[in-house]
Amino acid sequence: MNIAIVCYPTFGGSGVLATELGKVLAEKGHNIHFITYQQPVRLSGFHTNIFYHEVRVPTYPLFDFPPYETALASAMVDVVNNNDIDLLHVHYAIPHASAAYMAKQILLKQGKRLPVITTLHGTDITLVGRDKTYSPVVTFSMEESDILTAVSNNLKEETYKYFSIKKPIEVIHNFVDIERFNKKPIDAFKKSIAPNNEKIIVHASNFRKLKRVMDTVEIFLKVNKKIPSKLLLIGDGPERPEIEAFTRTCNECAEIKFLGKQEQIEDILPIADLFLLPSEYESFGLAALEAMAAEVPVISTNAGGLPEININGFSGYMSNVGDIDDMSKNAIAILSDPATHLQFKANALAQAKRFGIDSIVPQYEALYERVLVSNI
Ligand code: GMT
Repeated sequence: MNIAIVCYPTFGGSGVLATELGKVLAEKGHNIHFITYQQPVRLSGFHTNIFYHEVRVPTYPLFDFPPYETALASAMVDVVNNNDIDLLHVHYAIPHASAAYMAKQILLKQGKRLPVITTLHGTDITLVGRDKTYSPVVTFSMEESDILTAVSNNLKEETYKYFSIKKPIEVIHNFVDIERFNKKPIDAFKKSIAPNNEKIIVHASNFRKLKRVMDTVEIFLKVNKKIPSKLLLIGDGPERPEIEAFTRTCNECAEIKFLGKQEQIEDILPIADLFLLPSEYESFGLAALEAMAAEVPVISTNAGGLPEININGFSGYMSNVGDIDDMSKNAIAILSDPATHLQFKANALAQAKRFGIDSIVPQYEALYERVLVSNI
């Protein structure tokens, strides 16, 4: 099949998932055309069957706000017409689903039917999309997509809660490439981070308020009092300056390192002993799944779709949002006993395997087959 994929090219989970999906589909022989405003971060290197089309938004003195959505819809039409595209799969509703609707109408006028699949990822529904600034357009474009999917049961429920749509939503959980993440830790790297065999605790996010990164720091400080540890904070975002400023004022924070945005997170995760994700909401929590694939147990909240991936008392533990004491207690319980830690590591990997490529990607392929048949 010739498939066009539209996503955010950034470090966010929706862009990561869309890029990984495109890469797997290309390996399976499909031709994948990414339409984005920048090369997706997970798309480095050369891949056969993968093509990248950059959306350019020319500036013009009249435009206080350059019309990205119009440029995107035009790029979609161009890519579809010139590459014999069979279907368009957009990730994250805003503004991708409405741009897809526009492209679909233009192509229809030209005599071509273009099936559109929209995958909802989380904030496009739970935060941004339900804002009345966007809600009518998001509602309409979800309804107009040929197929609508969500990355967790929780996100499906949230969508029905916040939008009056009748369209069936199919749940296809996110996936992880186990082989890529389940690597042997690089000993020299581990030694340079934890020279005295301290435990290595990792958090990765876009440092938005909703990620409660300060909770991560507080949990770490409690754990570190009992078990000598190091905290690696991966990613960047609006809350980082404040958290970084705090860590400069506290003596116990010397063991905390900010690594910034990292493209090769699969090289870092294998040296970790524990992953912390104390988010206020996650539709899924792809970062936690990638950690599990690297055999790292997860201490998370029980918010949103997290209970669909982290199994309490098996792959890690879950607590209520903000319950720093409980999360610290659980972290210490896992890290203080080597046999318990080993068991949780093995369980984390076993749990991640339920979300392996082979279980999830065929579900998307089946959707594609179905939408093509019903569009003939
Ligand atoms: O978590 C973010 O802020 C980024 C956001 C995105 O759209 O890229 O992530 C969402 O999609 C990911 C992939 O499906 C999910 O793993 C994240 O849980 C989800 N984030 C939220 O729901 C807050």
